Formats: sequence, C-alpha cells, structure tokens
Amino acid sequence: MDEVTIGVDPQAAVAEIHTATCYRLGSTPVSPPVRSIPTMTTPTGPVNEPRRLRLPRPGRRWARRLLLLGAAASLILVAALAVGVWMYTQARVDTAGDVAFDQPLHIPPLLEPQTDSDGRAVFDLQLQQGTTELLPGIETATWGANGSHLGPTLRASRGDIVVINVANTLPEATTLHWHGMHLPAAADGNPHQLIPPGETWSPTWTIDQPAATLWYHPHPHGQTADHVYRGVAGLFLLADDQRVEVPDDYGIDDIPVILQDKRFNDDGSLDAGDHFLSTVGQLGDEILVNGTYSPYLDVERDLVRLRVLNGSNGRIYNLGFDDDRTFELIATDGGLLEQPVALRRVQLSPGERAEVVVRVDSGERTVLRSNSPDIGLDFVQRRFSGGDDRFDLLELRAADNLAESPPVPNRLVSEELPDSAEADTTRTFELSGRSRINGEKMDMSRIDTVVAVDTTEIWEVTNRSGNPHNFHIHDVQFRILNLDGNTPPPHLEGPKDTVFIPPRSTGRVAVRFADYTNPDVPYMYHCHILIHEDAGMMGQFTVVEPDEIDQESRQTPTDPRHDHDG
Ligand SMILES: [Cu+2]
Repeated sequence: MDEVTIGVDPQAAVAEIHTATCYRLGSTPVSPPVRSIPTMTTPTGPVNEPRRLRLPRPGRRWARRLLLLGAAASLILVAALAVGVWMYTQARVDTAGDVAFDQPLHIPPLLEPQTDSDGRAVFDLQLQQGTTELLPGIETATWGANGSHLGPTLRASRGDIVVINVANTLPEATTLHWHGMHLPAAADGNPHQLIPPGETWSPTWTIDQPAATLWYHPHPHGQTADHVYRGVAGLFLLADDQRVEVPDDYGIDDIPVILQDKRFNDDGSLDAGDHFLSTVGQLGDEILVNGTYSPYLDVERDLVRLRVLNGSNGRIYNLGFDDDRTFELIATDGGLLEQPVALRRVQLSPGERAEVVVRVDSGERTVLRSNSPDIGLDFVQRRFSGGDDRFDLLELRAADNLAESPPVPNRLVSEELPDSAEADTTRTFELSGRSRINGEKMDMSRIDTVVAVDTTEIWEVTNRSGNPHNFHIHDVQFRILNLDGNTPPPHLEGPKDTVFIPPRSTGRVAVRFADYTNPDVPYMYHCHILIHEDAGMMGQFTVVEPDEIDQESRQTPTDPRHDHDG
C-alpha cells in the first residue's frame, strides 16, 4: 500500500529546520540600519574622524543583543533538533533476537460451567483487583477475572443457553462485553450495562453462531482503555457441530495467544501514559503473551494451532515467524474460513483475531514475531505509533519426538456471511480526527442509527483522518466487500467483526442484523483503538421491527449516566 503523507511533510519540515539552523549558525545577524550621524566639525575641519563610523551606544547595544539573540535561537534550534533526533531514535522498540524465552507460557484455565435446573450453562466470573508477578520478581497491581490478571477461557457450543454471573468486586463500576458475540443488546455488556462495585450482572442468551475465537473485556464509557490495560480480558471460545479436523486440544495443540503490550514504571506499576506524538495512544515496550513475560511453549505435535488475539489498547502487530516460514490461516474474528490461506504475515489491529496452524519439525525452535506493521503513516508518525517496532513474542520448542497430526483439510467450512445482493440500504460512517464519527462524539443518550431486524445493509466506513483507525460492530460478523475499491485479500474474506481502516481509506462491509430487537437498548460501533473509543469515536445503533423504524426515538430512555455525557 502506498504510504500516505498527512499534513506537514515531516521530511520537508526537518529540511526547513535544518536550513534555518545552518543559516543562523553560518551568518552574522543583520544589524539595524545605520543612522546617519551628524559630523562634528570645527573651523579646522572634521574631528573625531575615526568615531564617525562607530554606532552610538544604543545601536551597539542593539547589535549585541541581536547577536546574542541569534546565538540563543541557534542554540535552541540545535537543541530542539537534537532532542527530536533523540526522541525519534528512542521511540523505536526492537526486541527481535533479544528475548530469553525463559518462562513457560501461561495457559488461561478453562472455566467449567455449572448446569442449572433449566439446562443452562452457568459461568461465574468475579472481577477483582490484586497483584501479579508480570515481570520476574516484581509484583504489579493488576485487575483480572477469577484471579489477579486476565481471566479464564470460557467455552460454549452452538445451541447452548449460557448465563454468566459477573460479580464486580473492583473499586470502580465497569462492564463486561462479549466481543464478537451475536446476542440481545441488553446482554451485550456495553456502556449501558454498567455493574456498580459490589453488584452482580447476569446476562443470558443462546449461542447461535459458528465456532469462533471471541473474547470478553470491559467497556465502560470513557474508561475502557484503563480497565483493559489493568488486565481484565479473556477468551470466549465457541464450538459448533461442523467436524473440521484441525488441532483442538486446548493447551496442547490449540493454544490461546493473547498479545498485550505493557510499559512498566521503575516500581513495577503499570505505566498507562502515552507519548504525545503517538497517534494510537499508549504503547508498551514489553509484550506479554497471556500475561507471560518472555514466554516459550513446549510443543508435542507437529501442527500447532495458535488462536491469536490482539488484546492491546493501540498496538498493531504484523505476525510471522523468525525464519519466515509459511503458516496456514484457518480463521478470522468470527470463525473458520472456507479454506486455509498460506501466509507468511498476518496483521492484527486491536480487537482482531487470527487462528493460524503452524508446522514444526522435531527438536527445532521457532519464534512467533511481530514485524513492523503497515499502518499507513509517514515516517515520523509511524515511528511514534509503533509502526517501526519489532517484537519477539513466543518461542515454540518442538519435542524431539513429535506426534503426527492429520493435515489441515483443503476445505474447512461453508461460511455464513451476509450477502451484499440482499442489501438495499447503504450507510456511510466517516471517522475524523481521533474522536468523531460522522462529525459527532459518542453520546450515551443519542441513538445514531436505527436498523430493521433481519435485513442486510452495506456499511461504508471512511477514515478521513491521518490516524490509523479500525471499526468494530457489536452483535454481528460482517463480510468485507472491498477496501478502497479492491476486493479484500483472501485472509480478509472470512467472518469479521473488526476491520482496520488505514488513514484516508474506505472499507465497505456487508452486515446482517438478525434475531434480536430492542428499541431501548443500543449496540455500539466504534474504533477499537481504545484511546479513540474513549475519546468518543463510537456510535450507537438499535435493531427494531421494520414497522417501528420511522417512529423510533433517537434518544435512549433515562440513563443514569446522562449527566456525564451531555
Ligand atoms: Cu481509532
């Protein structure tokens, strides 16, 4: 993709500063115009001849001041330039080849549900605070679910009725959102389902979508970045009855890979501050995988399935292996592809998932690496937004005697993706700056879009800004129709709930809104770069019966948070 240069051309700007500096360093500042001095004469002729060319005292003072001023300005410019160069150099993080891989990868435990008298699968999650040894030997204050950091993996199958008791023992109100899940709006866990401290929220719904790697995370309005960064997140794996022979032994050859970047203060606490030049907010210089620092995984079978989640607030990863081996992409956000796609790289923006199957040979080691991602920025913004960073993430250590796995089939599933031929409505969403969609910031009391149930629409999302954004829609899995007019590459043809929209580009997706209506409780669509979402780059839509669409209110009913969002 062509790089897009935004606003001031930084190369030109640097050249300009450079020229200005050289000029000031190399030349004498211009003196003020010399006033003509009346010549003092005596009858015998002019006296003080040598003094005639000298300036009077005020002029000399000015010249000296200007000289000093020029020198000071030059010094300041040189210093600023040096600081700029230093900042630019410091901003790049590259851990490729430098990670020890000395900690076994933590596998989030599976949370076993209880079956209640109605046959429903009941899960208990307790959001809590605590401390966690994220860096070796250092305790860090963190949040988690059923533990001090991250949360267990939930699993359910198509047709299951689930009940999830979310008990909030955190000191702040929060929510828990089921990212990628098709479900009633009131069960969505979006900003409208705030759980006050000490209370329990128990949404229930029927799982009715294909097998997929979904996840859960807090979604309180304006505080999502903070709550996710502190550590509340986990996977929600769905199964269905399509028999696909891919590795599926959880923790053995079916491995969760939750990628999150963190920055630590000297005392071990999490540093949530962001660099003022970053377009994506906070970026960490350490990558934890499932909360593990410097992780390795012992592999006992020759095919390994990695379910990778970009669970970071703003960092974009461009995944591959250190030896550039190919792997097979088998699933995206909402489930399996029709057929595997052989790739060397797959890029994930925050919230996106990719399931890959990689083959290893007996006794070898290979490293999952994030190479510099293509985020569509010029060389200055790219540097401060993680676009030049590389990270070694996870070492796979193959056993000397690997068990043989059946090969990945050439055909996986028949996808259930929306058909754009059925769409008769096209909506446009323009992302501008870092906080607006169609010119407006998120308002909890405003319904931006009302959709008729059981219809398919085309949503056209344009990033008008110079910042990277992505676009996530609650409740649905969509089909990417095109990106800037081009058919999506094979690895973006599968079910998606989040799509990366680089600066000055447009993505068109087909979305079907099925099953659930509620004129009072909205779903969200938003940028999943959390600092943008929190700043207001989010809108609300309701799904209603077709005959209700015209009289639908564009206000949410009384909402306890109106006061904060007016
Ligand atoms: Cu964004």
